[in-house]
Amino acid sequence: MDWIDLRSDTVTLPTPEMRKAMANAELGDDVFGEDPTVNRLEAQMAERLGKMAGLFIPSGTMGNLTALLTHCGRGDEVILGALSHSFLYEAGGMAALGGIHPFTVPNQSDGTLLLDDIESAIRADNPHYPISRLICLENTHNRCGGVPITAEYTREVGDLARQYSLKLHLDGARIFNAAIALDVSAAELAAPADTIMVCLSKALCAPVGSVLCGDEDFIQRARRVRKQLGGGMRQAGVIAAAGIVALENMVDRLAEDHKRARLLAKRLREIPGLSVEWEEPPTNMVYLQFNQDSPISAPELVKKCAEKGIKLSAIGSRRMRLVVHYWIDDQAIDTVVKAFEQSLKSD
Ligand code: TLP
Repeated sequence: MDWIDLRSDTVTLPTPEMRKAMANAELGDDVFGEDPTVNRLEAQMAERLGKMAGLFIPSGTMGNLTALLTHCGRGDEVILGALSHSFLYEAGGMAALGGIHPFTVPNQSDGTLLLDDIESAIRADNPHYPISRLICLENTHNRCGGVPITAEYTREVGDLARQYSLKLHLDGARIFNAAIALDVSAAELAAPADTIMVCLSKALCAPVGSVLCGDEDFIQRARRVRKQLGGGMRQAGVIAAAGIVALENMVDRLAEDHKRARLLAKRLREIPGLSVEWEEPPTNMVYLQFNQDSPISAPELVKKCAEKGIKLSAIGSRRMRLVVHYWIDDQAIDTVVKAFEQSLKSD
């Protein structure tokens, strides 16, 4: 590769094997339910996540939105983390398109929500209040360092949800990263949730696509919502074929990304002016802080590295997220560390 891009694992290009599978995919009209490749991907993903059915959706954002619109009616409330992707980065779709009211509770540094906070957010039956309908968790938690959320914790939240007759949705955009990091199956992590959305287009390298999984009745209703959102695709097997390769061949290798993220963090920690946020990055994300004594700011480093062919993105002036993925090898890590060392020299 002649580029190094650590802005996200969404930048991953499809692998040669994916391109081949796409070219040879058996196709049909998926709005009629007749695309065999889409049907295969949906069934395989549902089975892998221990759910009854799956629905192929163009993006993670649309996957979460479809789930929320299927679970909640207008004026219903969803309880979710103040740092969750659905709250921060999905353009307020739940409110704009579904009239869904978000009740945010603080994320702890490990991505979890305190059970007490969730319980206090659940509304009593009183006409002054919206109706609490849904709890959302995110695994791995993007803004909290890419941390995996354990099955035990998810079970506790699931029990709480059931106690109050609420549903639990999991934004599992990177659920396979969590499963690999925790050495459990993705199905175990998903078991306490009624529904889960997982992305194929992030570290798994597929060009497009997410799958929403749940029980048959939910998926049937979600199919109508996806249509309302304009997400009913026709010969979508062209892209689902890459998703099947992603699911079958790209999951186990995520361990390599996690190992390289730890290596990157270890080497960056040695550079004066920088602090790495986690002792050991738990999955494929490295979050950095630029200390007060750092000779340059995060956006300045982005500019300097761009001149060397390295793409980075800053979060404000003193924070940065680096995401390791399939197209980042040991050589790339070395090049990035050297570029950082040069750019952060204080003379
Ligand atoms: N996250 C992207 C950006 O939107 C921030 C990234 O670079 O990490 N859930 C989670 C936890 C995500 O991290 C993302 C994408 C999504 C949902 C949305 O997926 P897409 O981009 O397919 O709509």
